Formats: sequence, structure tokens, C-alpha cells
Amino acid sequence: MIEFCGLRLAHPIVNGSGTFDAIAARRAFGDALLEAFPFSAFVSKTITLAPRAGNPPPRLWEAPAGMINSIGLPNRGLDGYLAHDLPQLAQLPVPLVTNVMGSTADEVERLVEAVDARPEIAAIELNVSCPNVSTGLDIGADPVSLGALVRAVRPLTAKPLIVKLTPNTADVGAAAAAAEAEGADAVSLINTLRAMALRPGRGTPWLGGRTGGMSGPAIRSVALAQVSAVALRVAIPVIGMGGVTHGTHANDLISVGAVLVAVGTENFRDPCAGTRIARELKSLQIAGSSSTTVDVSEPQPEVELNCGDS
Ligand code: RRO
Repeated sequence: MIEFCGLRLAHPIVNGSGTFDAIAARRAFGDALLEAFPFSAFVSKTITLAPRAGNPPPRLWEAPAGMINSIGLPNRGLDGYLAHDLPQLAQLPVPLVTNVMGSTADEVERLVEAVDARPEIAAIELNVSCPNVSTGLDIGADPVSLGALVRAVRPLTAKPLIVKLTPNTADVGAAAAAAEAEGADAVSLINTLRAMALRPGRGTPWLGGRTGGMSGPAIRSVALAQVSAVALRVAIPVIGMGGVTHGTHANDLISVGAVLVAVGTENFRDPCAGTRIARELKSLQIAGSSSTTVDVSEPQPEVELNCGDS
């Protein structure tokens, strides 16, 4: 058991917001998903006050050891989330973290108040770090603006308030410290790194949103450095993420101070990744946190969900 902001979690592996569609997974796997849920808490995709269509396509670019997304926050909006998604997400066997983003402080306040009123939701993650809409990123990159936002929303909820930090800033530690000083209960990082891809042979942007956010193994070392910097700077718990595909990567983030580790891009390749990574991490921890003494590459006999190798 892991204690995180008053929540008791079965293991340290959660999902990164927007990287696992639990409602679609329930359709695909049925009740087996509930019996073998891959994460110890579920973080939902960012919601905004009003519905959003998202960015024009193309929205994805496969990069060496990673991908660039320019999804642009498509979502049903607050009312659609509460009416349509929440009843289904509330059936998950783990605590639900709802991720919210607004383009003004007023929008964020209204989101936090509405989410606070729902007992099905265990915690709130404040996204100030989406690289694909200008307003969200600007707040998170500036410690003064971020501090003011956290100060405004903190009194509106007693639920754990997690601030999702941007890596696209000069001093992520300063942003984390500002969030902590204004009452954030935890910080999570890293969101994606702003990136760009060109249409082959044309020299024009490939992504409909022009730029996007890089994720996957390509950003793992950046994540390690930033999580380490933040953990040295704040006393509140840190959720580390960025390019985690195996237990050893989760173990590395925990070694530099993360309390929980989120799996993101790897979920698209393997929807059972959370379960596997939690198991690999446990093996490493039992073996004394040495990534060289335990071979976790061997196929494991236990299969929780039929993710279809065959
Ligand atoms: O939807 C997105 O484009 C998106 C979001 Br909200 C985010 O936080 N991070 C990201 O890489 N993409």
C-alpha cells in the first residue's frame, strides 16, 4: 500500500492524464478491466468548462523513440463529463482523479468548484501544462501566475489538489515551489515537451496544430532530471512521469524522489502496461532497488487482461 495525499493506493503506478481511455477499455475488455485494472488510481483526460473539438488533424507524428501529439483537448466540457463520463469512471475499482484546465482563473475556479461537489472524485489535477493550447502553458511556465492561480482555487476544495507542471520552462523547480507555497498537495511532471515535425518533402508543419508535445522514451532522461530537481525543491509528494516503459524506469523516478509514477505513451502500445510495470517495479524493490540484479524481461505467467499477443 502507498499513502498518497490521504488516499491508500495498492501500488505506485498510475496513468498519465489522457493516455488511457478507461471507458473505451471497458467496452473492449468488459468487466475484466475492473477485476484487473492496470493502475492504482485513474487520472482522467483533461476537461474544460465548455466542450472542445480539439485541434485539426493530423494530430500525431511518430518520432524516433516517441511521438508528438497535437490533440488540443477535445472533450465534452464540464457538463458532458459529469453527465456522461463520471458515472462510468466512478465504477472503476480505484480512486478517480479528475484533470481540469481553464483559460482564465474564473474558468478554473468554476471547474474546481463543480468537481469538488462530486463525492465520486477523489482528487483534482490542475493542468497548467498542455503544450497545445497557449493559455494553459503560459500559466504553468510562470511561477508568479501559477502561484496566483493555485491561491485562487485552493480554498475551493478540500480534495487533494495536484498541479501538473510543464517541462517547457526555464526553472521547473520554481514553478513547483510556487504551487507548494500556495497550498498544492502534490505536483506531477512532466507533461510533453513542445516539439514540431515537418511534412516530408514540403517543409511545412505536419501537425494541424503546427506544434505538439513530445512524449515516450525520447523524453525519459529529461523527465528524470526535472523530477529530481522538483523533488529536491518541494516537500509535497511528486508524481513522476515521462517515457516509462519498464519497472526500472519507474524505479529510477522513485529513486530521485517520486512517490507515484505515471505511465503514459506506453499505454497506447500495451493497455496492460500499468500492471506489468507495477509488477516489474515490485520485483526490483524486493530485490533491493537494483535494476541489475533482477531480470524482469522474462515473460510473466500471470495475465490479467487479454491484450492480444495472439
Ligand atoms: O490534449 C492535448 O493536446 C494534450 C494535453 Br491536454 C496535455 O496536457 N498534454 C499533451 O501532450 N496533449
